[in-house]
Amino acid sequence: KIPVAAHPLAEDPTDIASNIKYHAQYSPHFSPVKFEPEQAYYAAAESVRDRLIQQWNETYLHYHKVDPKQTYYLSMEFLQGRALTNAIGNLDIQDAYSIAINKLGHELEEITEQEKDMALGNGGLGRLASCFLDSMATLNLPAWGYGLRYRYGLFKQRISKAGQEEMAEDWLEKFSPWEVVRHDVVFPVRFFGHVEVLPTGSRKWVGGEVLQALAYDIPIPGYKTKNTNSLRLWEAKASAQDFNLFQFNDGQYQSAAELHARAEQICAVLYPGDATEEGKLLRLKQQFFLCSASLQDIISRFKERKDGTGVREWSEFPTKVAVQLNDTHPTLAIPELMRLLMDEEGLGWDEAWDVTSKTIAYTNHTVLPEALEKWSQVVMSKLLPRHMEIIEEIDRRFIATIKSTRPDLENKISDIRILDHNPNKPVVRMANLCVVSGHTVNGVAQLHSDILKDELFADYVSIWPTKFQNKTNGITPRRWLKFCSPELSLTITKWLKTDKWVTNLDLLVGLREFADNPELQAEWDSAKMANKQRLVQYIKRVTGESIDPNSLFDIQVKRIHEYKRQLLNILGAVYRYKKLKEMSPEERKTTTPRTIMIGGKAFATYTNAKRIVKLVNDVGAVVNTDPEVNEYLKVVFVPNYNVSVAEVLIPGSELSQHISTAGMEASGTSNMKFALNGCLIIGTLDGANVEIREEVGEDNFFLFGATADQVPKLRKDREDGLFKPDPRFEEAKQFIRSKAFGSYDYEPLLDSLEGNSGYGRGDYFLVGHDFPTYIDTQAKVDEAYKDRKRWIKMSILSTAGSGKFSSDRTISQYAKEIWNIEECPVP
Ligand code: 26R
Repeated sequence: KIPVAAHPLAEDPTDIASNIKYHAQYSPHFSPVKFEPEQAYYAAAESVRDRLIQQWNETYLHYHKVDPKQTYYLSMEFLQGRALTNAIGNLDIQDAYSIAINKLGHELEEITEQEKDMALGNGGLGRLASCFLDSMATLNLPAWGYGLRYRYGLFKQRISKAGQEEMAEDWLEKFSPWEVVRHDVVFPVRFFGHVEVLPTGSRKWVGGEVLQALAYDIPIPGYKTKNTNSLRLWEAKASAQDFNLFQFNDGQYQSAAELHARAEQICAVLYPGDATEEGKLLRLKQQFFLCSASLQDIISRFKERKDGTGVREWSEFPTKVAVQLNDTHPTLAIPELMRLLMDEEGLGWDEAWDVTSKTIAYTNHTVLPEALEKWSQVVMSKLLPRHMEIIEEIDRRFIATIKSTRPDLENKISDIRILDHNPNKPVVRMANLCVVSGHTVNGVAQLHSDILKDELFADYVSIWPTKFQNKTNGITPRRWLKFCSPELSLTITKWLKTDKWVTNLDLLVGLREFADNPELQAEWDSAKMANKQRLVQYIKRVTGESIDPNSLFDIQVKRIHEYKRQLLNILGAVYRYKKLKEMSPEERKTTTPRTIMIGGKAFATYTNAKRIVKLVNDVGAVVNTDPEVNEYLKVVFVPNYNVSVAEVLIPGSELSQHISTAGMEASGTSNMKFALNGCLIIGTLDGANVEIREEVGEDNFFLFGATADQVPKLRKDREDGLFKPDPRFEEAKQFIRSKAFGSYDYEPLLDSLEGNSGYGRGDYFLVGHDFPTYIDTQAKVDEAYKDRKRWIKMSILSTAGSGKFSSDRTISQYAKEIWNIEECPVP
């Protein structure tokens, strides 16, 4: 007899347990004999999904009826992490679920650990997109994400004797309970082919190969609201008619399914290596696939939501649709929207251009020249012939306008135009296309936006002075405080006498008046200690290393990149180790014990980044087994840093390092997560550090290093041979050269810090220049930590000053100042 499941919206733990049990038995993913944590996870996730689907459908119907202006966030990356804790927390059913799971013989915390991270992103940009989705739903904004459903997300990092090894991360190995395939949402996407001129004179893209984009939807719940938005991810398919049954029956299996194989490649991996021409082409295909499928979907929704009264005016489109480009990766949305409007819908150029430029806005996330996308015109003409024509026409018209209206810019045209006709390699400059075509361009922290206006896009500012904005990044306080640090959250709620800070993070300033209160300090201390203990257990489990919970927990976690200067951190650690070795045992006892944790992934082909990973591991291997210094210093490389690892590391941190060469980190977002969790920052005046320091107060921020405006001169001085290295810097490098940390060849790494100029030489990132002030500032950290009361006060003030960095604030600003959308709460 089939048991009747309790209603999915049950509030009572007994009913919830029965609903979970129902899924364990009737969702046929596992044989029914076992109910171990893994099965319990899937069953619990499915029961939570039932609830989400109810509100999700209501949300969709509500938006459909009200027909508000809606935002579409186009991004090649979404770093969602785990969904279960977040969904239960946002639905505010934590207690009932915890009891229900206990009734079934499990612990909620244990079963949530079973979930694999959804890691469809590289780092900051992808995680930002996911924080934004959380805030959009929480603020009841009609706003969806569009992305790609990669089969393998960001690689899994293993550390071996050789250093970093990469392995495919199979997040879909056992299916994801959070995605719903929409078999009725399918759009054709063409590649290659040619442009045909019709008798009417209009142009049409035909031929080539056509793949199908199939929609998978992921529900995005808001915090304590019914609104549940969508993240729509596209998967590439070939259709049955492209399967050559004749060839297959003839034994030609490969060629029979050729298009199927090519379809599978498109969504196979996040960020396919682009060292080869093949790799570049695949990446461009991915980008176009996202843009084309998303825009066809957006247009069909625009047409559907027409109040049942007939055809809409196309001029209405920008009043119903806002498209945000997450960096230049989805730039092809611009020519694709133009093409769809002109070639499919019959609009003229001017009309289509008006609609397109009023719809699209662009966010820049980096000023690093090597990360500014440029696509070969040759490749583009082959893969997307009609789009290349459209881009040429946008370029031609832009130049014509400049020539007629701004003769003073005549000599700048080759810099600011879209096409770069470099005879060796003619390219399309995607950022230029975005700036020329979009109605708004924004940077992601004040300093970064200033650099965009003053340097990268300075010439455009004189053409369109109001096009450029700043939107300082933010993070969701739900995942990054309430859910990952429950003890600290309870303390905050108790002292603020409200939990409204979860959706109004500015209320945290209310903690300032209690920063000296010994009772709050004691509670703060014990909440932080609980988080440190959890971190101790985690480190033990993944590295085998025992770390002392009473030592200062000093963390740097982010992608490994020379500009982020993990090398500065590790050289500092090497210097600290050397000094400890030189001390007497008595003297050592007066030092502040530290555990330095470093984590992050190096791009698979980025050799110097991989050498840095190796060096950190080698230094750890020596330091951590040296009985003389062991009590005072440990250096731990945390493997496979990702969102769920961050949720353990950040709450347990006391000091975190954000030490990029000034002017190079657009914003940073982990700096915000650390500060919010009462972790003090040692950092340069770069990215959002500048604003964090303003908010938490300069006494609560360990500042060092050159400023962005000094950097060019310092590099020049160096080239002129004017740089005099500090002896301590020389000492640290020499210690590594002495083979104190093994015989691996670190010469290329150390070499990059030396000489005056040259490729990979000349210390482009100014590690040597900033080293002495870095060491001095670390000494101040050691002193501050010795004064427990002072440190805790600083920690409280850090949290108290973090209100600005809620992604709710960021998204409200995008909604008002860029998208012009309003909330649309589901009744
Ligand atoms: C095209 C390719 C070379 C490529 C370049 C750069 C692919 C991906 C990236 C990622 C970049 C754009 C990125 O993640 N930038 C980060 O964005 C964060 C969110 O705005 C910032 O906080 C962070 O400073 C910035 O590095």
